Amino acid sequence: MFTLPKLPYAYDALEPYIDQQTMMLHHDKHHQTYVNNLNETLKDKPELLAKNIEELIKDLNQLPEDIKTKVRNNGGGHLNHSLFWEIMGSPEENLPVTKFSNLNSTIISTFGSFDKFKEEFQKKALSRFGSGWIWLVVNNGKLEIVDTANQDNPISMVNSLSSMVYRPILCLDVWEHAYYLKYQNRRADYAGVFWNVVNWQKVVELFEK
Ligand code: MN3
Repeated sequence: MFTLPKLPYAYDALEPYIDQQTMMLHHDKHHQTYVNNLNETLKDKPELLAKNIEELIKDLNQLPEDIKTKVRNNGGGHLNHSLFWEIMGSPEENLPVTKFSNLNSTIISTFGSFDKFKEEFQKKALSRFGSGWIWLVVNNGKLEIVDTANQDNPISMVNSLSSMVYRPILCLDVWEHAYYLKYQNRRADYAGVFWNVVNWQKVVELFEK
């Protein structure tokens, strides 16, 4: 059975950028629902319940047709939110990316500067139509910004013609439930303050894996 991971900080830890009520609903209700629906979908498939969530989502195309969409949406929801909680942290405790020279210099050499990286990420957040996610991924040692619809995760985006393998190290949920209580329709404001709550220490751990 899949289980809801505990939030690695208090519900109000991301204030004032992401409010306590949003975090409670987002983690305890939305994420829990993805977990419940995933377990329900796989209840007669112990061999799939025994997999870890990355394996399950990576091998989405090998799943039986009758459960594929449900696993894609709910398993994706579980995997995406599990990473999202991890890569955020209290703004008072987060260290700036410049403390991590390896990732910092890779961001600068890839995007030109940290500001240009944020600009490109922000642009993706605003151009994503409807619900979805924005990601910083490692692809064969290189950094890329990609976006996905709904609860799709970049690890499922494997191109059989290339050796492309996307490994997400940072993500932003741009579903309205992630920001509507505090920011209403102002997705740009939410995407702009996101940088205050990024736990670069965690992002670096994933980058260097
Ligand atoms: Mn969400």
